[in-house]
Amino acid sequence: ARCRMPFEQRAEVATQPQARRLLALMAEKETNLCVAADRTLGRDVLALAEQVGPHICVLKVHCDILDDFSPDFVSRLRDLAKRHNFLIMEDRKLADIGHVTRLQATGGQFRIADWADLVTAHALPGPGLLSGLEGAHGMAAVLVAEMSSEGSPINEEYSAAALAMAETHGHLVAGLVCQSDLATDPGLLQFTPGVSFSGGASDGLGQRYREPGHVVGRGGCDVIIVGRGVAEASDPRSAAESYRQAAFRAYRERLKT
Ligand code: 5BU
Repeated sequence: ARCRMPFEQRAEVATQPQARRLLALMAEKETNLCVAADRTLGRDVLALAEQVGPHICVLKVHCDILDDFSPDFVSRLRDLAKRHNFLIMEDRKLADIGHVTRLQATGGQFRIADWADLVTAHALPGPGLLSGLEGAHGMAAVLVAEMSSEGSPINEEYSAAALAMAETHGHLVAGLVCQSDLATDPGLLQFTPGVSFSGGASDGLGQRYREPGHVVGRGGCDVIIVGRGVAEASDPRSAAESYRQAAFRAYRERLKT
Protein backbone atom coordinates (compact mmCIF):
# COMPACT_ATOMS: atom_id res chain seq x y z
CA ALA A 1 0.00 0.00 0.00
CA ARG A 2 2.82 2.34 0.95
CA CYS A 3 4.49 1.75 -2.41
CA ARG A 4 1.34 2.62 -4.33
CA MET A 5 0.74 5.89 -2.50
CA PRO A 6 1.99 9.01 -4.32
CA PHE A 7 4.60 11.19 -2.60
CA GLU A 8 2.16 14.12 -2.31
CA GLN A 9 -0.31 11.98 -0.39
CA ARG A 10 2.45 10.57 1.81
CA ALA A 11 3.58 14.14 2.57
CA GLU A 12 0.20 14.74 4.13
CA VAL A 13 0.16 11.64 6.32
CA ALA A 14 3.82 11.96 7.39
CA THR A 15 4.25 13.44 10.84
CA GLN A 16 8.00 14.10 10.94
CA PRO A 17 8.46 17.67 9.64
CA GLN A 18 11.56 16.96 7.50
CA ALA A 19 9.88 13.87 6.00
CA ARG A 20 6.81 15.97 5.12
CA ARG A 21 9.00 18.64 3.59
CA LEU A 22 11.00 16.13 1.57
CA LEU A 23 7.99 14.17 0.28
CA ALA A 24 6.30 17.41 -0.80
CA LEU A 25 9.47 18.61 -2.50
CA MET A 26 9.89 15.28 -4.33
CA ALA A 27 6.32 15.45 -5.64
CA GLU A 28 6.63 19.06 -6.70
CA LYS A 29 10.10 18.86 -8.24
CA GLU A 30 9.48 15.37 -9.64
CA THR A 31 12.69 13.86 -8.41
CA ASN A 32 13.62 11.02 -6.06
CA LEU A 33 17.35 11.31 -6.67
CA CYS A 34 19.88 11.99 -3.92
CA VAL A 35 23.42 12.66 -5.10
CA ALA A 36 26.29 11.73 -2.79
CA ALA A 37 28.86 14.50 -3.24
CA ASP A 38 31.87 12.50 -2.08
CA ARG A 39 34.55 15.02 -2.99
CA THR A 40 37.32 16.18 -0.72
CA LEU A 41 37.44 19.92 -1.46
CA GLY A 42 34.63 22.28 -0.54
CA ARG A 43 34.69 24.03 -3.91
CA ASP A 44 34.32 20.68 -5.72
CA VAL A 45 31.29 19.74 -3.60
CA LEU A 46 29.77 23.18 -4.28
CA ALA A 47 30.46 22.91 -8.01
CA LEU A 48 28.75 19.50 -8.11
CA ALA A 49 25.79 20.81 -6.08
CA GLU A 50 25.43 23.67 -8.55
CA GLN A 51 25.43 21.26 -11.50
CA VAL A 52 23.04 18.65 -10.13
CA GLY A 53 20.90 20.97 -7.94
CA PRO A 54 17.96 21.20 -10.38
CA HIS A 55 17.68 17.40 -10.55
CA ILE A 56 17.93 16.30 -6.91
CA CYS A 57 15.74 16.19 -3.82
CA VAL A 58 18.70 15.67 -1.43
CA LEU A 59 22.43 16.33 -1.55
CA LYS A 60 24.30 13.92 0.71
CA VAL A 61 27.68 14.92 2.08
CA HIS A 62 30.40 13.54 4.35
CA CYS A 63 31.74 16.63 6.12
CA ASP A 64 34.62 14.63 7.60
CA ILE A 65 36.17 13.80 4.22
CA LEU A 66 36.66 17.46 3.36
CA ASP A 67 40.22 18.74 3.51
CA ASP A 68 38.99 22.30 3.96
CA PHE A 69 35.72 22.18 5.91
CA SER A 70 34.66 25.66 7.03
CA PRO A 71 31.57 27.61 8.13
CA ASP A 72 31.82 29.47 4.83
CA PHE A 73 31.46 26.19 2.94
CA VAL A 74 28.25 25.28 4.77
CA SER A 75 26.77 28.71 4.31
CA ARG A 76 27.39 28.46 0.55
CA LEU A 77 25.94 24.96 0.52
CA ARG A 78 22.82 26.19 2.32
CA ASP A 79 22.47 28.99 -0.24
CA LEU A 80 22.56 26.40 -3.04
CA ALA A 81 20.03 24.21 -1.22
CA LYS A 82 17.69 27.17 -0.97
CA ARG A 83 18.18 28.28 -4.57
CA HIS A 84 17.73 24.81 -6.09
CA ASN A 85 15.27 23.53 -3.48
CA PHE A 86 16.95 20.42 -2.08
CA LEU A 87 17.62 19.08 1.42
CA ILE A 88 21.07 18.43 2.85
CA MET A 89 21.87 15.08 4.42
CA GLU A 90 25.06 14.62 6.44
CA ASP A 91 25.98 10.95 6.24
CA ARG A 92 27.72 10.94 9.61
CA LYS A 93 26.37 7.50 10.63
CA LEU A 94 26.27 8.47 14.31
CA ALA A 95 26.61 5.39 16.50
CA ASP A 96 27.27 6.39 20.09
CA ILE A 97 25.41 6.86 23.37
CA GLY A 98 22.93 9.72 23.51
CA HIS A 99 25.25 12.07 25.40
CA VAL A 100 28.08 11.80 22.89
CA THR A 101 25.67 11.79 19.96
CA ARG A 102 24.36 15.14 21.13
CA LEU A 103 27.89 16.56 21.33
CA GLN A 104 28.73 15.17 17.88
CA ALA A 105 25.55 16.53 16.32
CA THR A 106 25.64 20.00 17.81
CA GLY A 107 29.30 20.71 18.50
CA GLY A 108 32.82 19.99 17.44
CA GLN A 109 34.14 21.69 14.34
CA PHE A 110 31.28 20.47 12.16
CA ARG A 111 28.22 21.61 14.15
CA ILE A 112 26.08 19.36 11.93
CA ALA A 113 22.72 20.40 13.39
CA ASP A 114 23.41 24.01 12.35
CA TRP A 115 23.22 23.19 8.65
CA ALA A 116 21.99 19.64 7.94
CA ASP A 117 18.30 18.83 7.45
CA LEU A 118 18.94 15.08 7.84
CA VAL A 119 21.68 13.07 9.52
CA THR A 120 22.26 9.34 9.27
CA ALA A 121 22.65 7.23 12.40
CA HIS A 122 23.10 3.57 13.23
CA ALA A 123 20.42 1.92 15.36
CA LEU A 124 23.16 0.02 17.22
CA PRO A 125 23.22 2.07 20.47
CA GLY A 126 19.43 1.95 20.87
CA PRO A 127 16.93 4.80 21.39
CA GLY A 128 19.24 6.86 23.64
CA LEU A 129 21.00 7.95 20.47
CA LEU A 130 17.75 9.48 19.22
CA SER A 131 17.15 11.20 22.56
CA GLY A 132 20.58 12.75 22.04
CA LEU A 133 19.28 14.29 18.80
CA GLU A 134 16.17 15.72 20.45
CA GLY A 135 16.18 19.48 20.06
CA ALA A 136 19.01 19.44 17.49
CA HIS A 137 17.55 22.40 15.55
CA GLY A 138 14.88 20.30 13.87
CA MET A 139 17.39 18.05 12.14
CA ALA A 140 15.86 14.59 11.55
CA ALA A 141 17.59 11.24 11.78
CA VAL A 142 17.70 8.62 9.04
CA LEU A 143 18.44 5.21 10.56
CA VAL A 144 20.71 2.72 8.81
CA ALA A 145 18.71 -0.53 8.74
CA GLU A 146 20.70 -2.34 6.05
CA MET A 147 23.95 -1.63 4.21
CA SER A 148 24.88 -2.04 0.58
CA SER A 149 28.33 -3.42 1.29
CA GLU A 150 29.45 -7.01 0.91
CA GLY A 151 29.71 -9.04 4.13
CA SER A 152 27.82 -6.62 6.37
CA PRO A 153 26.91 -8.53 9.56
CA ILE A 154 23.51 -6.80 9.70
CA ASN A 155 20.78 -9.48 9.71
CA GLU A 156 17.00 -9.47 9.43
CA GLU A 157 16.53 -9.25 13.18
CA TYR A 158 18.74 -6.16 13.40
CA SER A 159 16.94 -4.50 10.47
CA ALA A 160 13.57 -5.17 12.10
CA ALA A 161 14.85 -3.63 15.35
CA ALA A 162 16.08 -0.55 13.47
CA LEU A 163 12.67 -0.23 11.82
CA ALA A 164 10.91 -0.58 15.19
CA MET A 165 13.15 2.16 16.61
CA ALA A 166 12.21 4.42 13.68
CA GLU A 167 8.52 3.71 14.17
CA THR A 168 8.51 4.39 17.89
CA HIS A 169 10.45 7.66 17.43
CA GLY A 170 8.50 9.00 14.48
CA HIS A 171 8.92 12.61 15.56
CA LEU A 172 12.71 12.36 15.16
CA VAL A 173 13.16 9.84 12.34
CA ALA A 174 12.42 10.73 8.72
CA GLY A 175 13.31 7.36 7.28
CA LEU A 176 15.69 4.48 6.80
CA VAL A 177 18.75 3.70 4.74
CA CYS A 178 17.99 0.23 3.46
CA GLN A 179 18.26 -2.22 0.60
CA SER A 180 14.84 -3.87 0.80
CA ASP A 181 11.25 -2.86 1.47
CA LEU A 182 11.11 -2.74 5.27
CA ALA A 183 8.73 0.07 6.21
CA THR A 184 4.96 -0.05 6.06
CA ASP A 185 4.38 3.47 7.41
CA PRO A 186 3.90 5.76 4.37
CA GLY A 187 5.44 8.63 6.34
CA LEU A 188 8.86 6.94 6.48
CA LEU A 189 11.22 7.38 3.53
CA GLN A 190 13.46 4.56 2.33
CA PHE A 191 16.83 5.74 0.98
CA THR A 192 18.89 3.24 -0.99
CA PRO A 193 22.61 3.57 -1.78
CA GLY A 194 24.65 1.21 -3.96
CA VAL A 195 22.86 2.38 -7.10
CA SER A 196 24.39 2.58 -10.56
CA PHE A 197 23.40 1.99 -14.16
CA SER A 198 26.10 -0.67 -14.13
CA GLY A 199 24.10 -2.92 -11.80
CA GLY A 200 25.89 -6.03 -10.58
CA ALA A 201 29.20 -4.17 -10.56
CA SER A 202 31.40 -3.68 -7.51
CA ASP A 203 34.07 -1.08 -6.72
CA GLY A 204 36.78 -3.40 -5.45
CA LEU A 205 36.17 -2.19 -1.88
CA GLY A 206 32.97 -4.05 -1.06
CA GLN A 207 30.36 -1.73 -2.55
CA ARG A 208 27.61 -3.59 -4.46
CA TYR A 209 25.52 -1.89 -7.14
CA ARG A 210 21.99 -2.39 -8.40
CA GLU A 211 20.11 -0.49 -11.07
CA PRO A 212 17.79 2.44 -10.24
CA GLY A 213 14.69 0.92 -11.88
CA HIS A 214 15.19 -2.30 -9.94
CA VAL A 215 15.59 -0.76 -6.46
CA VAL A 216 12.65 1.62 -6.86
CA GLY A 217 10.38 -0.78 -8.72
CA ARG A 218 10.97 -3.96 -6.76
CA GLY A 219 12.96 -2.89 -3.70
CA GLY A 220 10.52 -0.35 -2.31
CA CYS A 221 13.18 2.36 -2.42
CA ASP A 222 11.83 5.93 -2.38
CA VAL A 223 15.07 7.86 -2.87
CA ILE A 224 18.04 6.46 -4.75
CA ILE A 225 21.47 7.58 -3.55
CA VAL A 226 24.01 7.85 -6.35
CA GLY A 227 27.60 8.88 -5.71
CA ARG A 228 30.28 8.08 -8.24
CA GLY A 229 27.73 7.29 -10.97
CA VAL A 230 27.11 11.04 -11.04
CA ALA A 231 30.14 12.64 -9.39
CA GLU A 232 32.67 10.84 -11.57
CA ALA A 233 30.68 11.02 -14.81
CA SER A 234 32.22 13.15 -17.56
CA ASP A 235 29.05 15.25 -17.43
CA PRO A 236 27.54 15.10 -13.90
CA ARG A 237 24.59 17.26 -14.87
CA SER A 238 23.36 14.95 -17.59
CA ALA A 239 24.21 11.86 -15.53
CA ALA A 240 22.02 13.26 -12.72
CA GLU A 241 19.27 13.91 -15.24
CA SER A 242 19.44 10.28 -16.44
CA TYR A 243 19.35 8.82 -12.92
CA ARG A 244 16.51 11.14 -12.00
CA GLN A 245 14.47 10.06 -15.02
CA ALA A 246 15.08 6.36 -14.43
CA ALA A 247 14.18 6.55 -10.73
CA PHE A 248 11.13 8.75 -11.18
CA ARG A 249 9.82 6.63 -14.04
CA ALA A 250 10.15 3.52 -11.87
CA TYR A 251 8.29 5.31 -9.07
CA ARG A 252 5.45 6.24 -11.44
CA GLU A 253 5.26 2.67 -12.75
CA ARG A 254 5.13 1.36 -9.19
CA LEU A 255 2.07 3.50 -8.44
CA LYS A 256 0.16 1.54 -11.08
CA THR A 257 0.96 -1.93 -9.74
P1 5BU B 1 28.76 5.42 -4.55
O1 5BU B 1 29.87 6.24 -5.12
O2 5BU B 1 27.44 5.56 -5.34
O3 5BU B 1 29.14 4.00 -4.30
O4 5BU B 1 28.48 6.11 -3.11
C1 5BU B 1 27.52 5.62 -2.21
C2 5BU B 1 27.32 6.58 -1.06
O5 5BU B 1 26.35 6.05 -0.17
C3 5BU B 1 28.55 6.85 -0.21
O6 5BU B 1 28.52 8.21 0.15
C4 5BU B 1 28.39 5.98 1.02
O7 5BU B 1 28.88 6.58 2.19
C5 5BU B 1 26.88 5.85 1.13
N1 5BU B 1 26.43 4.53 1.66
C6 5BU B 1 26.62 3.35 0.98
O8 5BU B 1 27.24 3.31 -0.07
N2 5BU B 1 26.12 2.18 1.50
C7 5BU B 1 25.44 2.12 2.66
O9 5BU B 1 24.96 1.05 3.06
C8 5BU B 1 25.27 3.35 3.36
C9 5BU B 1 25.75 4.53 2.85
BR1 5BU B 1 24.36 3.34 4.97
